[in-house]
Amino acid sequence: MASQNPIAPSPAAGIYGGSVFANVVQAPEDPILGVTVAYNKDPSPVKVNLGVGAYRTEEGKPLVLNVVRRAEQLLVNDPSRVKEYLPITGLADFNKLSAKLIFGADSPAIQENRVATVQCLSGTGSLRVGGEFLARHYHERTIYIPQPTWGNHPKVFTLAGLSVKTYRYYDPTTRGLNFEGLLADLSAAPPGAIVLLHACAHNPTGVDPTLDQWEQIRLLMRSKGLLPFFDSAYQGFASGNLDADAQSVRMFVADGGECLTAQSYAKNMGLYGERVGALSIVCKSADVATRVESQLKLVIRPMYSNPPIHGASIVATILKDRELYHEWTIELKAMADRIINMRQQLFDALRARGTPGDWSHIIKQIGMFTFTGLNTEQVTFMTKEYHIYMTSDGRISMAGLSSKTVPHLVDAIHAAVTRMK
Ligand code: PGU
Repeated sequence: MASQNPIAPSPAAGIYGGSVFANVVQAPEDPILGVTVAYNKDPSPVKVNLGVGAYRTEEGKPLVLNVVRRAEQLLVNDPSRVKEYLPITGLADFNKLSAKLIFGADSPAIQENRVATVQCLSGTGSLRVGGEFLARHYHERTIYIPQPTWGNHPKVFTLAGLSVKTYRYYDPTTRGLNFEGLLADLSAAPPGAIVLLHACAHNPTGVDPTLDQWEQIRLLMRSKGLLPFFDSAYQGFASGNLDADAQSVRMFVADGGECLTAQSYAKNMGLYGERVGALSIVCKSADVATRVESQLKLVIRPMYSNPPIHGASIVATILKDRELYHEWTIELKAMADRIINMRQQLFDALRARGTPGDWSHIIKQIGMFTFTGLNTEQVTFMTKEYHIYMTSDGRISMAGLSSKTVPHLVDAIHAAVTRMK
């Protein structure tokens, strides 16, 4: 009877000192999300979190957009709403409206039914589903990602089954785009290779190609048959204008060629924890798009079956109502403007303080982040002595800064650059 005792130790337990998992090693914290873990543990009243790219108000508080609250109220008050499973591809309205948002209402690709859109788990989930689809169905398994890029990109695509290589993107000496290096590396890529492009507000550098440079990138990529995979995590957050921030993507769709786009509503609608995003694959014909969608379902079904309903319903409610949409664009512009204002305040304060260095990149860079040029040693010093939390590559989230915390950050930067070169 003893062998049937359900709580008897497993045969392997003794070997591993009591646990069958005793040989599992402690993993390091995530380079970005781990910054918040460290910040939360710090009891200092002056601590500032400039690590994660998450918008904060002037008071340093997370922001739920008013338009999101209104949409949620409408949803709660609608008794016809149920909690049934969504289809594998997600909420149909949400998918249509998301494609319109990124490609433009008058996009021929949409009108010709050449776009397969599936609701996914925010930007990350959209990238992962797109990566897995490509690994199964596309002939070239190499994806080129910019150097540097968002730290999760190489992990997402490697685990999806793609082979990851980099192309030159950022020039630390000019703190701008290494356009020659970018063109040279994409020219040398094998025909058909996949190329990950940040649609706008490049993370972590804040450096975007000009429209003229985008056009040259497009011509080169199309001439070599390179497949564009856009990561659009910041539409509306860069310039404050949703259409302006989608221009890079729209240039590639306007030429009739194929591409993938991963969209996130984490930043531009402040829906971080709702995990709402979309993957769109623009195809040559409606027939191909239908077959592509059928295969996307086979990727999604064994992964998480179907996506959550709440966040996508909020987005669809806002995008389909003229008045709510308008209110959203105003709130979005206010967030983008506050970030631009913080750039100016930080730049002015460093200049007024006489901090050595040319800090003009702070006002030239675009989007949520400033790539300060501070090195790992200086970052460690600022965290230890000033309780300023940021990623070790010197990236700061401008959205985490406020007029009240600028002087403290300037003290920290000044001390870091004058004491450690
Ligand atoms: N793509 C880029 C370029 C991003 O910066 C982020 C988020 C994502 C995709 C994924 O966003 P979702 O939340 O999945 O929609 N990057 C932020 C947020 C923290 C993180 O690393 O996930 C950042 O601080 O870089």
